[in-house]
Amino acid sequence: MEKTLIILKPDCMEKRLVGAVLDRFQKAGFDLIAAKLIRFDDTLLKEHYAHIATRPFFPELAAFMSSRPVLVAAFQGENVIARVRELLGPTDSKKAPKGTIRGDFGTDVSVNICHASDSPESAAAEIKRFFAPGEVFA
Ligand code: IDP
Ligand code: MG
Repeated sequence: MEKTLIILKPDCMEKRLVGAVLDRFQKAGFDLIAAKLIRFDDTLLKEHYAHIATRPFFPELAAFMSSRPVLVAAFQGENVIARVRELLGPTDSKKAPKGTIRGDFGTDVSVNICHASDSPESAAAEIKRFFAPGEVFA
């Protein structure tokens, strides 16, 4: 069964929207198989955001993502990687339609409530990055 990794970002934590966002994934029929709070440090940031580490906005993103503890979780289900990204909406919250998580709760292109894996390869690498095998109840 397909798995994906999500991160409830600092804006989601600060706005106390953890339950609201997890509820959308659960109502879509996906099973929670791992969850914990972590705080990003420099090593984890550079690894998780390697694909954008040279972009000019990276320092701002790094400061935002490490500003408070975040909830990392894994969900499992049919087509969960694509479906969770559909539920999130596009990266830029201002362009995200109402009814999507980012459209309803996000602020802008950076402060956008939730991360989700974008492919089976990244999902596998991201779940391994944040969870020991014994912490994933698949
Ligand atoms: P995604 O989260 O929709 O997959 P990515 O391109 O993987 O988008 O970018 C990762 C994160 O980096 C975004 O969720 C957002 O927080 C931040 N980000 C992406 N593009 C920009 C930008 O142009 N300015 C500021 N932050 C950005
Ligand atoms: Mg991405």
